Amino acid sequence: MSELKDLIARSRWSATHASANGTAKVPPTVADLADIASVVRKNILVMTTAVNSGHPGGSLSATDALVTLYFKYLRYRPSEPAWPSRDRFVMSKAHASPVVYAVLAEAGFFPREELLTFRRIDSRIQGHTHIKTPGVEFSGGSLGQGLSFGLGIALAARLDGAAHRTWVMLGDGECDEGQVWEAAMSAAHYRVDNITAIVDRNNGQNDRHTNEAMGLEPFADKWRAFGWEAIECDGHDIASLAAAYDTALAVKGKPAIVIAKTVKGKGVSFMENNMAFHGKAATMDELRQAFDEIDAAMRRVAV
Ligand SMILES: Cc1ncc(C[n+]2csc(CCOP(=O)(O)OP(=O)(O)O)c2C)c(N)n1
Repeated sequence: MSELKDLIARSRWSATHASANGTAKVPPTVADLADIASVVRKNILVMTTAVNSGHPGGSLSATDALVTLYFKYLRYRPSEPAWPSRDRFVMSKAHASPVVYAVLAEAGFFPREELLTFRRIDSRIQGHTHIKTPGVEFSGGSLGQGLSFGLGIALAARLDGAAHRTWVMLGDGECDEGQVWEAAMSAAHYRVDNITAIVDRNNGQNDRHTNEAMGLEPFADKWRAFGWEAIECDGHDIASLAAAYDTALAVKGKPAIVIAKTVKGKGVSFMENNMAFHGKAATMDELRQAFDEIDAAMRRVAV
């Protein structure tokens, strides 16, 4: 455990922007966000290895989309998690909790060291996201519910005349759930444009590829047929993600969805597209190798 504590303590980003809540006077650059994403990836690995469980694969695939969202778009106050005007983020694929906790820790909601309590009895950061964790809006685990939940928040905001926006992240495998499409229909019917969905299109679900379990294509066209604006992007290219979010934010009179094309296990060679790491942690040796790879990738970005 002492090596893991040391790894958590040493993983620091050096982003030049002063504030982590999207209100910074100097907006974060792509390099800043890549830097933060590399720390988040490392901490996903450390926290899952520390407890030898959890879901690294679908956390690593969602990292760039979430870091871009939290450090460039969302408005929040880490010292006041229930600030009424905060934007809401709902992690519908709540098993990918490691990425949520790693991002919330970097955003300042709780100390990074707390990541080492992941999945322990009485910890505030359990295997599936829960509202007792500062910054978490939605208790999940049963797939398919988050878009409906987010739609409720968005409709309530409209009734209240409140300006906050709701973002919901879904898994692509999760979109096999009928409730997702009930929410999709309702959001379009009520012309809800203060919600943005993001699908982590990593082509994996549990132990297999999505096209083996349930064909989803033509996926974007299905959302369009349900009345949504669907925008596809490279979910590991921060500029592509930001452009997609900007396009989604400009859509009026209907809901928008960003389909982020990603790789399960992104950033770690032996985890990439390897369904074995859907719900399995790296060993200590694998963790050391993964750190080397993430550091090497960052050095390449910096050159
Ligand atoms: C209703 C429900 N059915 C089954 C599961 C078990 N389960 C956990 S993760 C998972 C795969 C989800 O795939 P996806 O949404 O694509 O997530 P990702 O691959 O990004 O981790 C399944 C079937 C669940 N959590 N909830």
